[in-house]
Amino acid sequence: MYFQLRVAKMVMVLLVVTCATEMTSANLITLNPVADGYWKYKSGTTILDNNASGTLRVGREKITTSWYKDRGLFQFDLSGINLSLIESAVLKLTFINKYVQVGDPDLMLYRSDYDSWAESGTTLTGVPASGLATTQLLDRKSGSPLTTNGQTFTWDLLHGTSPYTWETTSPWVPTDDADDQTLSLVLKISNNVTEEDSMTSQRYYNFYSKESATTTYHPVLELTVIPEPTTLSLLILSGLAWIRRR
Ligand SMILES: [Ca+2]
Ligand SMILES: [Ca+2]
Repeated sequence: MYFQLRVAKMVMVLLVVTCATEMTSANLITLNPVADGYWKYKSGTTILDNNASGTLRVGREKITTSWYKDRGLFQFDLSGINLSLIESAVLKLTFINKYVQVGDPDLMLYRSDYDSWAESGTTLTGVPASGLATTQLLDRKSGSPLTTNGQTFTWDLLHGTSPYTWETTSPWVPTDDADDQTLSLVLKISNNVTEEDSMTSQRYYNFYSKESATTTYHPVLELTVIPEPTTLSLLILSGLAWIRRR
């Protein structure tokens, strides 16, 4: 009897180790945005919606005599994904080209509480003009490595250079992404609206949007998620507890 129990315990340990490996082996989930675009914001009063053909522009630009702030927007549908099990989250964009008169500004990725904007034909509607809280900054990267059309550029939502992450920008409360199952991201070149407004040299980057004819260039959110324990794993774990009691 003692020998049988020892063998049973060894088998259980082996199965538990196997299942633990299964449970910690993360699954890769690749999401394309359900909406994307960029908007131009001028002088605090005028917004020109823009969802131009296959292009997202981020930066500061001058059109005739007016200066605009260009901000990229992305929305991802998270339905069916258990956000508490996410191990990594990375936004990937494909670079087209840039126009930079002075330096290569940083490209800052923010999470937006506001999800009610929509892409409709060639316009974006409902996009708020206000700034974003510093605590919503997820990652900040220099744009200087961007030189070649087709180059991939990434931002890390969980382990970026910002002291804040997607996990800590807000606890998982009913109004956040775990509840609304929607993630809105904003890409811009400054975390200070006054600074943006004061820029009098052009500096902007162009990335491919989901309207690009080349699907491999579309924006992507890559998530790795730890699989939830299987029924078999739970049964084995409860079986091990039963043996331990004996
Ligand atoms: Ca679009
Ligand atoms: Ca949301």
